[in-house]
Amino acid sequence: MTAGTDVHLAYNDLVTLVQRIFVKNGASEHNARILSENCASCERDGSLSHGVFRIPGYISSLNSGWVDGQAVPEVEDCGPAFVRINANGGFTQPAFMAGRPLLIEKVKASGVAILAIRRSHHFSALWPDVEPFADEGLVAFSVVNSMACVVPHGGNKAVFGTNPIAFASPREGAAPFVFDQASSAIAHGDVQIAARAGHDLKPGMGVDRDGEPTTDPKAILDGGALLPFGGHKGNSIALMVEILGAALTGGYFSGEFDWSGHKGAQTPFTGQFFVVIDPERGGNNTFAHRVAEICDLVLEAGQDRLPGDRRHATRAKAATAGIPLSAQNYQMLTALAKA
Ligand code: NDP
Ligand code: PYC
Repeated sequence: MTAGTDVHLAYNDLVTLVQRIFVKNGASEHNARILSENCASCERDGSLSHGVFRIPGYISSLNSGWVDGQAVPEVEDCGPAFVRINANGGFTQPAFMAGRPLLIEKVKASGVAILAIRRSHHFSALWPDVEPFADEGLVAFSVVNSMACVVPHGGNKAVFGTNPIAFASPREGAAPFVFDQASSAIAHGDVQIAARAGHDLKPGMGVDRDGEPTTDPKAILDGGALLPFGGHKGNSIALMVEILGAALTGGYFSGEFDWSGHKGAQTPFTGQFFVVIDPERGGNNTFAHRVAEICDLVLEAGQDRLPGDRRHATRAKAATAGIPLSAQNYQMLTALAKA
């Protein structure tokens, strides 16, 4: 390979490469497989702030002893429509996969069910968690809180995480309708990417260490903080995520866990909440059709695209051309897989 040349990998090859890295850094084969599928899916769909970019952070968290790559989650059946999971200090995705079959069983039986995961590390995008439910005809909503780096509206101390929310719904004749967005004005990962690339941010996204507005991503990362999106409205969503992701699940708030004894720790140790609904419980058999109708109305009214469209277009390209990786990222992965 010539230096600087992009590489294109098949999805399965990227999964295998990333799985090897997780295993080399202490994850069980099973957990590594789930995490590598998640990472490769993000890279394939162009969710670049949560794909291969995150591998050094995963590794440094594993090696610091902050997260347990071998963790075995405990799934508890808490009633006709409630599943709880203790991730036991491991990554969220293996815990989620352990509880998913029971959750689906309850949704089928009750029409709706909740999944509450605690003592878990989520370091990725949320759409991979919710989109597969919509592919199966279900509606899903999920939130996860992260690490305190967002100042409440009008406040002066970071309390919230970047706290994303994601929603997925079946849509007749098309890919599911899915949105997945941070409740901060920008995800922390995108601030890091902007800092590396030397790009300024748009105004209104963050403050520096003195609480003064700044567009410099380095000033935000160096003792500054982010702001919620949309002023007091995004603020309430960030607060809701703390309530559902932590208070309800039994996980830590974004500002509550102490990782200071684990040099290199990067993964937030919090909780994740899901509610999953069978939309056909009413027996109308028109739900997915109605979703397609409202999406079409929005597009006809002039919105240039729906959330998820960019990801699905990127995924389609990767299906024929492979997943593009910069030479630098490919070399990083191969070196880590050999190390
Ligand atoms: P973006 O602002 O890039 O996108 C948010 C949503 O809006 C996406 O569904 C996106 O769809 C859609 N969208 C973007 N532009 C348009 C447009 N012009 N028209 C219609 N829809 C649009 O995401 P964020 O920066 O807020 O978050 C990035 C990622 O970071 C998310 O995946 C999130 O889960 C993750 N994250 C994870 C955290 C964690 O603790 N694990 C914490 C915070 C964020 P599309 O994808 O198709 O562009
Ligand atoms: O991009 O804000 C973010 C983030 C936090 C934790 C994982 N991703």
